[in-house]
Amino acid sequence: MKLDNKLFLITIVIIAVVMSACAMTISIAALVMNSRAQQVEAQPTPEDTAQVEAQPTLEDTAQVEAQPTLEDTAQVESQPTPEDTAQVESQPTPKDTAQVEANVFSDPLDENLPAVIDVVNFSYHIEGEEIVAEMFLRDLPETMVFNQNQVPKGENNLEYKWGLYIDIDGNKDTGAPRSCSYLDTAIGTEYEMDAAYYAQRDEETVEDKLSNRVKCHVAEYTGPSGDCWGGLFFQRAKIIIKPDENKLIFRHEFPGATQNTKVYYQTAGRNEEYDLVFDVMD
Ligand SMILES: [Ca+2]
Ligand SMILES: [Ca+2]
Repeated sequence: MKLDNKLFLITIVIIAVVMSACAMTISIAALVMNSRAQQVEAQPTPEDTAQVEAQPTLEDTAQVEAQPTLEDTAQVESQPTPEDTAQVESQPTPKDTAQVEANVFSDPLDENLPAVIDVVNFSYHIEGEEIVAEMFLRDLPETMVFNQNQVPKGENNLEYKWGLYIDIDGNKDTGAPRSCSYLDTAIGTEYEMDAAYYAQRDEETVEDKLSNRVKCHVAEYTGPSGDCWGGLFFQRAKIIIKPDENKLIFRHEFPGATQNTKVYYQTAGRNEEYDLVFDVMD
């Protein structure tokens, strides 16, 4: 019995040791697996998530914000430019097509005229009751000669004139009934607008800017009384002088102006024989 009891005890101890060893192994394995699982779950989470979510986001954001911006900027700068140019060139064209095409006139060069009064192109359009007219001349230098010695002093001392005659109702039977200017340009017109200079009796010949010398006015034909233009009243007016473009711009509101209004031009100056010479719309 003692031997059996000892064997039995030894066997139980061995079994207990083995079982505890197994339990430890299992728990160690469980710990290892658990730690691995934590590693598997933890490591990818911060790193991969950050990479997947953050880096592409930054990259995409940069791409979305930067590249398209550049492209859009390029588009904004390039595409609208031709579009705007087309608009700038086309919009006024359709807008003014009926007016501008009907109201643009080219005038032949005339070497017998002083270049400053030789009209080469004329156009006008009407905005509300405002008439805007552009007169292009063969040459319009920064300075011109005034009080030319040969210009006769006296009543008829007109030296330069750039004028418009306005048939406000488009009816030649109303307005000035006869030539109220040097030529027939004024017949049927209700207004004139001009910039003119009359040679001064007491002044020497002088070279000066046109803007310093010219006087602008608008006159209305008010009736047949007096000597043709005797029934006029005058208003101050402004004419824009652009020597760099050889251009004069007339801009003024005329009561009653409509799309039926007709505008005619007439310029005057002195030729080499010092005779008064004109350029008029045909
Ligand atoms: Ca001409
Ligand atoms: Ca008229």
